[in-house]
Amino acid sequence: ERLDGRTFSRQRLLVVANRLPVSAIRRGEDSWSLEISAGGLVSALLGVKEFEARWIGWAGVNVPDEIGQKALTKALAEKRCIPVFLDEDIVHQYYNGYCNNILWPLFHYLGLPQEDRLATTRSFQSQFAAYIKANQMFADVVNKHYKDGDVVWCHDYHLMFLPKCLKEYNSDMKVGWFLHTPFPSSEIHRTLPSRSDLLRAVLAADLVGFHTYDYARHFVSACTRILGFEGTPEGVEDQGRLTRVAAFPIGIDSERFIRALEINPVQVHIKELQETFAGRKVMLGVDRLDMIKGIPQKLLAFEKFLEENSDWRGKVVLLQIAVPTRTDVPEYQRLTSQVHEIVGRINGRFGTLTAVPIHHLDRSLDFPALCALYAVTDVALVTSLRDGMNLVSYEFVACQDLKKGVLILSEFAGAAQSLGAGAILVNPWNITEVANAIARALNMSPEEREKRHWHNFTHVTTHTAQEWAETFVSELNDTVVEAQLRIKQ
Ligand code: ADQ
Repeated sequence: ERLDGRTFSRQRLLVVANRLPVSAIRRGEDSWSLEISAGGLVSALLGVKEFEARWIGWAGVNVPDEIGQKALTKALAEKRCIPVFLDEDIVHQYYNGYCNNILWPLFHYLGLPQEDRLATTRSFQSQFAAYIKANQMFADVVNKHYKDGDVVWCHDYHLMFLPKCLKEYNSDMKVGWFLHTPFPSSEIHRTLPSRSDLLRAVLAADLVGFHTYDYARHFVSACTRILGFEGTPEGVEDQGRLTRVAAFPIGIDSERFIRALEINPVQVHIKELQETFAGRKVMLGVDRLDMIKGIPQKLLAFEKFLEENSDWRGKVVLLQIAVPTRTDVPEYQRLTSQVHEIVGRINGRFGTLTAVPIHHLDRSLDFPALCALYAVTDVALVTSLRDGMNLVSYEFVACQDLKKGVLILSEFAGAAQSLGAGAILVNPWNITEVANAIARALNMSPEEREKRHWHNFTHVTTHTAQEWAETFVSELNDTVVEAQLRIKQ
């Protein structure tokens, strides 16, 4: 309520993403327990007070029966979440197939899967059909809950068709689309059989956002070269209609990490870790176990560092935390074995009966444990082969105000654009370069560490997730107003 007594209603924001920010576990025929997963997007939007956010997405579980669906819908409503129900076949073809097997590797420069290209064009086509169908199912749910004046914010490569589907329902809907991965060079995007359809569908949005200026530029080039549309400083234009394209680098809720360091469970963890690794420098990697994160390359660089710096053996430990994802996909299973094999070899070569140089964990950590790890680390190693942004690098910096550790960061992570001045930037494919960077980081003077840390800490604490969300949504509102003015003229 405002001071003058009139009610002030906040603008409603419908956030549409493939996954809802909750894990749902079925307890009985009509009962569910829900747990909110505090990812970056959730904390970003919790901090935005001007909007009343609602989430639309898949709950990550197959619920074939109506009783279960009704009960889950009701339970989710309390968390301001609205489910899209996808059956097993759609999930297999749309999510595992088109999203994770085709778009994800392609957008990270890993190319299209060979077997799809050669033998199973049919499977490619049916996966694409399922992708469009799934996007239409999301659109149906959005349309059902949409009210005049709402803003619809679509997220990521799973939902590239959504802007088009939504505008077909209602051309007045304010629609924004944001990509969390890189958008690759137009030469890579060109190899995709459905390249034009995807671009056109995204261009139906009013505002299209990327983490970096480079990704935005690649997208505009793809639209000019593949579709023959015009690229302008504002975005992409076709027959007088402009789709605004811009960079909106994401951030984290830095306060949440800084505050966490003060709480008791984190302090206890910190003490334990300091005791365990007393006398040794701690290096840290935290990644989802995914090809794009460059984990084998990182391990090989660490091995080379140990080979060449015998005086450091026994005095440094690498803690690599890798959360398994997409465990049913053979390529990911191969990656897991490869990582285990390399870790085993290095520990065999450089370990002693009482200590090993690498501690590798195949699982997720809870928030207090993660914060404590960030806080005790001397050198963080982020060696993604490609990464939209990489929030681990931001989280590490936020937790380092006491220690002022060094960040070694891949130049192929979006974060290199924002944390490049404070980090040591490396080409993760160049094992020798990364090994040398490790030596440089471990030997760095406290003055240089302090200077570099200050640079990054200032960035991380001033470019937050809240600011990112506010900027995107207000830009979307402005873009629509400007477009209406242009039409009136
Ligand atoms: P991700 O590829 O998941 O995100 P990232 O940005 O690093 O990569 O975020 C990972 C998140 O998961 C971090 O918040 C991290 O704390 C958490 N995490 C990772 N390993 C963990 C572990 N073992 N235990 C607990 N938590 C763990 C995608 C894109 C990125 C982009 C983000 C946001 O691939 O490039 O930065 O979206 O847009």
